[in-house]
Amino acid sequence: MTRLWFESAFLATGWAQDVAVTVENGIIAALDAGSPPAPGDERHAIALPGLPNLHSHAFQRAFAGATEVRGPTGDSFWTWREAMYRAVDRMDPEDVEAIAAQAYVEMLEAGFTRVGEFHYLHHGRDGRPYADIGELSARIASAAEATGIALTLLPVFYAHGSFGGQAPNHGQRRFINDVESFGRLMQSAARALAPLPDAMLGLAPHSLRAATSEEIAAILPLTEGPVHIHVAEQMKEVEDCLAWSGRRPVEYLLDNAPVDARWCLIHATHMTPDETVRMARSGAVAGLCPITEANLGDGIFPAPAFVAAGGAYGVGSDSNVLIDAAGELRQLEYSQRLAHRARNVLAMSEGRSTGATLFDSALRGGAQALGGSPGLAVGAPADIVSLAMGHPALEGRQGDGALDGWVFAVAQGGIDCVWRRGEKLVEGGRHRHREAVRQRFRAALARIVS
Ligand code: NGQ
Ligand code: ZN
Repeated sequence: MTRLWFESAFLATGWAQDVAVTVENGIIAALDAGSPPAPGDERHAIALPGLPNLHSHAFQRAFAGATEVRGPTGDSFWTWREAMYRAVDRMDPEDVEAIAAQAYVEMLEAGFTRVGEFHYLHHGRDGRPYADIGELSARIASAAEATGIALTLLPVFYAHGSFGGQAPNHGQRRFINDVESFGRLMQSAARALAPLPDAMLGLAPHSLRAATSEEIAAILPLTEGPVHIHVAEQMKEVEDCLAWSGRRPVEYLLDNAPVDARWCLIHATHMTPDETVRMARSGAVAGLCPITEANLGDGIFPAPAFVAAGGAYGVGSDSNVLIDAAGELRQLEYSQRLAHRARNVLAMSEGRSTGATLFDSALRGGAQALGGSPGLAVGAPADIVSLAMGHPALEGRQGDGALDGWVFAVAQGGIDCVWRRGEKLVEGGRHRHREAVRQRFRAALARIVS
């Protein structure tokens, strides 16, 4: 049993003062508000629940910041994707594990305690499955286990190069399965997750480009876990979908798949007002990845209309070009401010704090999308983040004001400690395995580049 004590804590029921947290076997066994610290309690100032990172492609951390040089033709999402495929070509299982561990350390240090790994890199460099078809899923699981982050693994079904079941291209050969081989992959992934506490298994048709609606229907029964899909991220995708089907991607998906609260639609950037309301009413979570969406030039999600229609959202670090939980929330709000030339857009109503609204929404939407627990409550894993109150932008801040300070006014060093299942993984902003993980990451990069 461990006891932690906080001057204040953002509990599932709201802010509470003088909170003692009793942890037994990783689970919050008791939450006592208004109780003075007992001798031996470890004391901290402000406790937040860890945020879920609902969308990651961990391997992409390897080339973060390395695709920012202008090429010969107009640079775009699609030229970035070519560069990404070239990087993928060079990775072996050991590299994938080392890169994922690096990304997960950075996520924990940023305040993310669960990751939804949208995992589509399955096969060897020649495109042939490994002896265990789930080899790379197991590597992701190992990286999560070594770093301590909670994992929702979303093995990705990817069969085609574009709409209408087109053949995949050479750069996609490591991603490809049919329904039968994907079934074996899911079984292997389930075995890999078995030793991980709090792990969840879902699945993810990559996009309407990569999976037909018949294939989506065929794979859905393979799990009861969450279902994620990329949709309507780029205008070219919208145009291609219209040319092929006469419908826009979100419209097509809502018409052809049983989209409900089990689903998470990643990006959903380009929607008409009608699609926006329909998606909100479906109960699916919008998986927004504001930093990556800005980096890739995707566009701006129609957040005010979606939220006004009752839509739920969470955030993900996606390409992992920058791993920053507060930064995702800030970018989400700032994109809206720039688009609407307004302030405090996602606070939605008078008197509400923008930082607290973003945080609470991402917490609940992320938990729904990843099958985790929404916040600090008895019976939930003790996944806790403490703010570094020595930071000048947090000076004297309390409650929602501390969240506004953390989201908008802290560039670095806003997080002090992070506990997963009551175990302190991050202290003074540093993960306890930071150096060892970095060494392995460095060696992997050297192999990939050479
Ligand atoms: C991915 N990533 O699967 O990694 C995608 C790009 C695609 C982002 N959209 C590839 N950020 O959508 O075809
Ligand atoms: Zn993605």
